[in-house]
This record gives sequence, C-alpha cells and structure tokens, in this order.
Amino acid sequence: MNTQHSEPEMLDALIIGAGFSGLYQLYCLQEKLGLKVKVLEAGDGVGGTWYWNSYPGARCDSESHVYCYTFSKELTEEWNWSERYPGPAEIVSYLNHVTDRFDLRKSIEFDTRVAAARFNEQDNYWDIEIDAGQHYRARYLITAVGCLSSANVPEIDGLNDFAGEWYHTGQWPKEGVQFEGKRVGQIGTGSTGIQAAPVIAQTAQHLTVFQRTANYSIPARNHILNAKDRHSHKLNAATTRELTRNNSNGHGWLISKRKALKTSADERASIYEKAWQTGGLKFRASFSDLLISEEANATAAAFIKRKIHQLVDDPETASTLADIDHPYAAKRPPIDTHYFETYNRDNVTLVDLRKTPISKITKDGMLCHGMDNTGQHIETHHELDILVFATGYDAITGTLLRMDIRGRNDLTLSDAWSAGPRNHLGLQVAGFPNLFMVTGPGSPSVLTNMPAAIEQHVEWISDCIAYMVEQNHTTIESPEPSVESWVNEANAEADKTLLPKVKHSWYLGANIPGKPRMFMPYTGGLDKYRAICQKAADNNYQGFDIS
Ligand code: NA7
Repeated sequence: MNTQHSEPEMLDALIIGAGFSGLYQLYCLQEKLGLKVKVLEAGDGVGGTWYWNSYPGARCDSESHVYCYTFSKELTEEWNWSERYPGPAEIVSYLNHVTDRFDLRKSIEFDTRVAAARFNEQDNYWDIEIDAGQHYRARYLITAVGCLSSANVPEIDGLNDFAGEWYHTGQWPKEGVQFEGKRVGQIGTGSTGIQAAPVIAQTAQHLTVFQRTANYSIPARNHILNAKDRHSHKLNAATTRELTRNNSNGHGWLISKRKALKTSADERASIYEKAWQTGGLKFRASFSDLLISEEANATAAAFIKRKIHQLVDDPETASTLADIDHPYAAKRPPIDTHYFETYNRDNVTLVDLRKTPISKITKDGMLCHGMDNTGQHIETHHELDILVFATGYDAITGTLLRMDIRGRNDLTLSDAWSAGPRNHLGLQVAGFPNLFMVTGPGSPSVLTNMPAAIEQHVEWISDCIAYMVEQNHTTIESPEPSVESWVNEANAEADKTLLPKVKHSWYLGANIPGKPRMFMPYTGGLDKYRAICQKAADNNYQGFDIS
C-alpha cells in the first residue's frame, strides 16, 4: 500500500463502479442517508457493463420497461424507452439521465481504477489505493463492479503474430469497427456471439463463426415501442414493480405452475410455439419443471432443435448448430435476432471446433485441424482480417479478484476464495469487515433481471449502514459459521436444479482455466432470497457480528 501521499480524505463509504449498482448505492447513501460517499469508476462515463459492451448487435435480454430502476415514480414516469429490449447506447443514456437528475456526478471519479484495498484493523476503515497511487479512506467499501466485467480472452497460440485487428466484445472500441470488405472470424456462440454474428454478417465480406459448443436460442422479437406500449407500461408500472420485486426472476412475468411432464404432447407443443412466437427469455417460464427435470427439459430442447432444423437451409450446418450437449437454460439461455437464419447467407460459414479444434492463430488467420468422419486428418486455414472474441468473461468473481483486496490479518480475497467464492448471503466475506458486494457470488444476480436484484441488494446494504450509523457501531462482519451455513444452503438450492450439472458453464467458473469450480449464483429465487435477507435485518442483523 502506497503511503507516500498526503493524508487521504475520510469517507463514510466508497463504492467501486458506476453502473446500475454503483449509482443507486450512491443515491441511497448520499441523497437519502446524507453520508459522505465517493464512486470510483474505471471508465470515463457511467454505464458499467453497458459502457464497455457496445459490440455489434449488443442488446439487453431483459425488456426495457423492467430493465430500469423502480425507486422513483417520477423517473419511471418521465423516461421513455424506444424498443422492447434496450441497446447499450440507450441504457447508457438512461444512466446518464439518472446521474444528472439525482445530482450524482459530483461524487464520481472517472478514469479511476482501484488497484488495492486494505482493512485497517486499528481504526476500522478501508484504505483504498487507485492505479495512479492516490488513496482514499472509507468506513464502508462497496463493490458494485458487475458480474460480467472482466473480459476473457483465451490463450490461443499465435495471437501475437496475427497481423489483422482483434477485439473482445466486452472491450469494444467506442468508435466502432468497420467490417466492410473484411474477412471476419468470430470465436464464441454464447449470448454475445449469437447477438453479434447476424449484425457482423450484414457488412463483412465474409464471417466465419467458430463454434465450440452449440447453443439454444429463442427469437427475441425486438420491436420499436409505440405510444400505446409506453402508455401501458406506465399505467402498469406499480403492478410491474410489485411483480418484479416479489417473484423468483425479477422479470415482469411469472414462471408457469404447469409441468411439462403433466401436459399432453400436443398442448406442450402449442405452449412452446406460442412462447417461441412471443419471443424472449419468457420461453423458459413455459413450465415449472424445465430446470429441475431432465425429462421435462428434453421436451423444450427437442422443440428448439426442431426449429433450428427448420430455420437453417443446409442440413449439415443445421445439425452442427442443433447438436447441443446440455439442457436448455442450464447454461445462460440466449435470445436472438435472426441468428440461425444468418447461416443461410452466402457470406457466412460455421466451423465446428469439436471436429476441427483451433490449433493456432497465424499471421493472417486461424488454423484448425482434426479428423473427418472417415478418420482422415483435416487441416484448414481460415484467412481472416479481423478476429472477434465473443468468448465471455471471468464472470462474477473476476473483477473482484483482480483488485488486491485484503481483510483482517492481511488475508487476501483470493486466499479467502481459494476453494471458490464463499460468503454470507452473497454480501459479506468472513474476515472482511464493512465490505459489501452488490450482486456478488452467492446472490441471485445473473439468474434474474439484474436491476431488480440490484435494488434489493443496494436497499439492504443501505438499511444496514443506516442501522450501523444510528446505533453508533463501527464494524459489521460475517463470521465463518454464517458463511459455512450460507454456502451449504446455496449449494443445496443449486443441487435441486439442472444448472450445476453442466460441467462447462461460466456459472461454475468452468470457462476460466484454473478457476475453482463452485456454482456461483443463488438459484433459490429473488423472492426467497429477499425474505432471507430481510429476516436477518429484522432480527438485528442476525448471523452478522456487529461491534
Ligand atoms: P459466454 O456465454 O461465456 O460464451 C462464450 C463463448 O465463447 C462460448 O460459446 C464458448 O464456448 C466460447 N469460447 C470461450 N473460449 C473459447 C475458446 N478458447 N475456443 C473456442 N470457443 C471459446 O459469454 P457471452 O459473452 O456470450 O455471454 C455472457 C453473458 O453476457 C450472457 O450470459 C449475457 O448475460 C450477457 P464454450 O461454450 O465454452 O464451449
């Protein structure tokens, strides 16, 4: 920790990140509780995830009328979304509006990346150091760093030799990328790749998509919102708010109580067809047993695979796209705009990396080799001018662990989490007093509509800090037995579902070499989670040590 600088300013709370979480946390602590607060943000503007993710086709998969704050009726009333699903530019513009409307900008330091934070046990505050060496001091440290903010660029031999341009979708250049006349290679067919490919294909001379794992996708059916849509969203805003706060997923819809296995094949097909036509994530809410029974899930999987075969003209390409090895929605379920149809274009090629894995990146492309169906050795060189990595993130914990965060006894967060991220209620790690994580591991986070989960977390943390201030307490921390009990409870919830069974999933950390495998999001549902957190608060923060 650098100590050569003048005495740092003492804050009540320091928040890392100026996305949905950080801005609302700032509003609650500064504007409502009157505390002295600062937000440190690595970007030069607000927006968090959406500041960085402006890749072609990027679009939120929550619907715009629920992908927003609900704490201010006036804000809901005055803001008008333009499409069913908002894109990054509109989300960033919404967050700028919120920042100015609630006068938050004065408390945000942009272009400021936190390098380290250390808990001072003598005086019970956090000492926070930024890249430039300057430091801050705060009673409470709150990470609002997002779940998908550390880009994962896989180590592939030869990347340094590539003479063309390459980009990761999560660090997309603000000025955009010109694909006209270029041969583009895209690695990855997760939610991002599925959004990007149709848009890149529209202008690229040629697009080659390198698919390692085939994926399900449901049409998003995005559309422009008209005055009637907006009027209806505003009229129903209070009801929608109640719904998103009190259901398991934070979206504006409930999961059906019907079971796929108790529904006749004909009725099931018509329910799936209707959900397919409606589009969006709600498809997964068609039946209550889809994520708990492999047999039930297989009915949805078969429906989607049939659709892929109908949409894709070339039977071999369709088979490669539909050869999916995991249950539907057990990995993050993408939604798309003409993804499968994109493979009907003459300028798009799909490469099946299971048959011909990447051997290396060359000066002018990608070399893949493997065996064909007859056991013949195949080697193919794909010539490329631009390489797009749609290869995901070191999700949920990556950004937290890139900072050198140290709690009591100089314990680093990476040591505390050497066997995977363990905490109490997804909020606090044992040995790290006064550190709160917004939508960290062990909380519902990425399994929900994020702003709903964020509002719950931020409000809980704010109430907790208000309680600490009122009661004149200086530290709150989660003892190891509370952590142990929450980890067991979260694991037991996850084991009721098919989700932890997918071995190659970023929910488990399995996409990052060497990352400990532990199912990270809480699967018990936002409603249940909210009740558990509230009960602890109502009982004077039972399960936490306060002094
Ligand atoms: P994901 O869902 O992690 O998808 C990453 C994709 O990249 C996936 O298809 C991976 O294949 C592929 N990948 C990753 N590394 C490699 C290598 N080394 N070689 C080939 N293919 C690779 O990230 P997204 O950005 O799409 O989505 C993340 C979230 O952002 C999403 O859930 C939304 O909430 C928004 P794999 O499946 O690992 O075989």
